[in-house]
Amino acid sequence: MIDTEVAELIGREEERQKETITLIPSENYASAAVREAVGSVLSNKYAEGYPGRRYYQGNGIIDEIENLAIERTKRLFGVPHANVQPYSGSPANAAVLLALVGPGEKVMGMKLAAGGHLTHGHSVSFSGRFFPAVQYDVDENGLVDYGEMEKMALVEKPKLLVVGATAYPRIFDWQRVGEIGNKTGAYILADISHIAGLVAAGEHPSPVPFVDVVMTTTHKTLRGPRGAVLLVTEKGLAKDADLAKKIDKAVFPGMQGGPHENVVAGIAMAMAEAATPEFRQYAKQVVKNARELAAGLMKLGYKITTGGTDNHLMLIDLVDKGLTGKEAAVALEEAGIVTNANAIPHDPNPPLKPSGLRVGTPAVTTRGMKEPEMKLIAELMERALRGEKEQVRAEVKKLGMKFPVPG
Ligand code: DSN
Repeated sequence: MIDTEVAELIGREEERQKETITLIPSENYASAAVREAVGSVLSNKYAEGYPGRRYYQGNGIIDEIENLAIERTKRLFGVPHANVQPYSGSPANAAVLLALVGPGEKVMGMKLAAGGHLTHGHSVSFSGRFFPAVQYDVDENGLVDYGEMEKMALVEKPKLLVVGATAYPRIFDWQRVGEIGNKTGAYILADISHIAGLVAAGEHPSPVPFVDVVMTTTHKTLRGPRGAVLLVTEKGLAKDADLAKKIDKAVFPGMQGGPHENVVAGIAMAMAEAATPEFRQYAKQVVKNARELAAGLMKLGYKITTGGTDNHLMLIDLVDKGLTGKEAAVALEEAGIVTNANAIPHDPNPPLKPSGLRVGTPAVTTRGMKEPEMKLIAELMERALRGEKEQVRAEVKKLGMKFPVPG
């Protein structure tokens, strides 16, 4: 059967991606090789269990694929154990909670409005509904206050402390986080979904020496397929010799059924790509581009929370512009610049009408854009927000043609 309806929709989405500029910091362009793996015959196979211990026959080749993904992931991040089966970040975090936090035991994570994630203990998520959760904030400058984090952890005694973010523009002090873990006895989970590509390339410090478990999605700065991995560190194994077994058991059969081995193959490829000098160069440029874009926006009168960025993203505070984040995001989309509205730390507006815009450089950097284009994008954003949408849209399309989407 030829499904022209779906084919036409995919074609239109392909055009949209080509003709617009993606500044959503959690989005990127996976290579053609990764996409080929995800669309391959591997999608036909059930493989519940782990390599060498499957519940279905016919998994000899699948075992080789999953072992390759595991070995490449361990090598890239320097860990003794990796689980490559989580379907994505939220189920991976759910598996860590299932593995390490018993009924009635506490979880502690960063507030969503401060840049944390729903699965770090927010009241609307399973992590805050089924576990007693406490949430730490950022200080008046939008920075993580490790002193406050330590105080809260000593009082609340969480079983699991989650450190990581979806909207935090600065470097995490993993050594300090590790000290808090040592003092309080909490297991530490580092959620590096946003920064994993930077960590792999040495552009952000690695949490591996200081925490027990690391979770990352594989499709953001890491530029792989949509999926996630869970890493168990030497420190984690020294704290709890059964930690790797607990994590594996929580992923399967605790949380999931059959792993998506097509995605696992894509993860194997992405881990190999991320180990290349080209990728290290890419990650370096992502950070340079973010700094340039933040500087360009500040020069045009935009307030950036924390006064800039150390990583791939920034938060624009629109309070003094008289615009909500959503209004700005819609205006920018009409001009071909795709972003997302986001809360800013201590946002005066409610979560459905946040005052910020979250902007990042992983996708435009994959397209080959560098500092001059960042300066241009800041100017295009400013013009679009002033109402010059049609003209900006045409210029964005031209820029997109000069820097084509790869693959
Ligand atoms: N959706 C992811 C992000 O955009 O950061 C978080 O789940």
